[in-house]
Amino acid sequence: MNSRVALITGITGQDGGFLAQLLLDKGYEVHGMRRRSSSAEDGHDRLGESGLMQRVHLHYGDMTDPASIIRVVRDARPDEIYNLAAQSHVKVSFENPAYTAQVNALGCLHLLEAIRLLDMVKSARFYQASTSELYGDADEMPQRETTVFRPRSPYAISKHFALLTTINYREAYDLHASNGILFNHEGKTRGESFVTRKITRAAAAWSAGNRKPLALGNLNARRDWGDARDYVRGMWLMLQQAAPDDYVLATGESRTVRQFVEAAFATIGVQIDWRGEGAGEIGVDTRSGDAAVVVDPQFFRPAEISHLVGDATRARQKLGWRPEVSFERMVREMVEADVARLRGHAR
Ligand code: NAP
Ligand code: F7E
Repeated sequence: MNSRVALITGITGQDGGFLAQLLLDKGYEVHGMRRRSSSAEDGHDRLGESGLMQRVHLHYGDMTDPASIIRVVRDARPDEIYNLAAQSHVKVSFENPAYTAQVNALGCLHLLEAIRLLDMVKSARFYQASTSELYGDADEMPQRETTVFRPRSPYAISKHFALLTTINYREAYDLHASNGILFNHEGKTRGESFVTRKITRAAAAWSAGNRKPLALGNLNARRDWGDARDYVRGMWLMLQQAAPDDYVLATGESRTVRQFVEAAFATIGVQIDWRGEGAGEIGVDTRSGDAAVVVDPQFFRPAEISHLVGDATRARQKLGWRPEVSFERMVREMVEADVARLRGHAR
C-alpha cells in the first residue's frame, strides 16, 4: 500500500480532478486546497460530478492568502505538492492583470515559502503548472524547453515569474522542484469558457436541435491540443524522477480553431462549410444551410498568439512519456459527454 501524501492546489479545476483521480488510483492520500465559493458547494462542482468529493481531504485556502497556504501545507504534510491553482484564462487576464499576478505569480512564491518555513525543503517535491503561453509568438517551431520565452499576456507574464521562482528555489535551496511547460490539454470537465469546451457544448446543443449560432473569436489561431488525462500522468512522472527538471508536454500536432469546430461537428454528423472572411466569416451547416458559427470580435484578444506547437522529446526520453489519447478520440469523448449532460446523464 502506498502511504505517500499529495497536496493539489486547484483541485476543483480540470487538471485537479484528473490528477486527484490518478493519485487515488495509485494509493496516495490526496489533499486538496479549495477556495470558498457561494455557487459551487460540496457535490455541485466538478469534484462532485466525478465522485471524488468523499475520497480527498479538502482544506479551505486561497493563493492570495499566504497564511492560509502555510496552514494547509502544515496540516497536510505532503510528500508531493502540485501547484495547479491559477487564474488560468488568458483573455480574462487582460481584464484582471493584478489579480492574475497575485494568484499565479505571488501565489506560487507563497507556496514555495511555506515549504521553506515549514522545513520541508528536503522532504517535499514540488510541481509548478507552467504553460506554453510563455513562448508567445516564438521564433522557433516547434517549441521546446530551450526556446526563448516571449510572453504576450498578463497570464503568461505571471506564469513566467512562477517558472523562474520555481527554478530559483531549486537552485538556491536544493528543492526537488519541476516546471511542466504544458501545451493546451482538454477534456470533458474543461472550463466552459475555453474555446474547445465552448465548441463541444455548441455541437451537443446543435445535435439536440438548438440552432443558436456559436460566437467565437480568432478562428485562425493554431494550438497543440492534447488530452488532460495524458498530461496529469506527465506531472506525476516529473515528481518520480531522482532529479528535478523542466519539461515540455505536447502532442507535436497543431490545428486551427476552425479545424476544431469541424472535428466537433463531424462527431454529430454535421459538416461545416466556411463562408466570408474576417469578422464576417460564418460556419454553415451544409445540410440545413443554417449558420452554426459566427465571429464576434468581443472574443479577440489585445495580443494574440498565432501558433503554438510543442516538442516533447525531453519528456519522452527522460520520463518515457508520450500522449496516448488521439485528437479525434478526445474531441469525440468531449462531445459525447456534453450530449449526455444535455440529456441529463452526467458522464
Ligand atoms: P482551471 O480549470 O482553470 O482550474 C484552476 C484551479 O485554480 C481551480 O481549482 C480554481 O478554483 C483554482 N483557483 C483559482 N484561483 C484561486 C485562488 N485565488 N486560490 C485558490 N485556488 C484558486 O485550470 P486547469 O485547466 O485545470 O489548469 C491547471 C493549471 O495548469 C493552471 O495553473 C493552468 O494555468 C495551468 N495550465 C493549464 C493548461 C491547460 O491547457 N489546461 C495548459 C498549461 C498550463 P475554482 O474552482 O474555485 O475557480
Ligand atoms: O483559447 C482562440 C483564442 O481560451 C485558445 C489555458 O488553459 O491553454 C489555455 O489558454 C485559442 C486562442 O485557451 C475563442 O484566441 C477563438 O487563440 O481555449 P483558449 P488558451 O488561451 O490557449 C494555455 C496553454 C494555458 O496555459 C491557459 O491556462 O482559441 N479563440 N475564439 C477563443 N478562445 C476562447 N476562450 N473563446 C473564444 O470564443
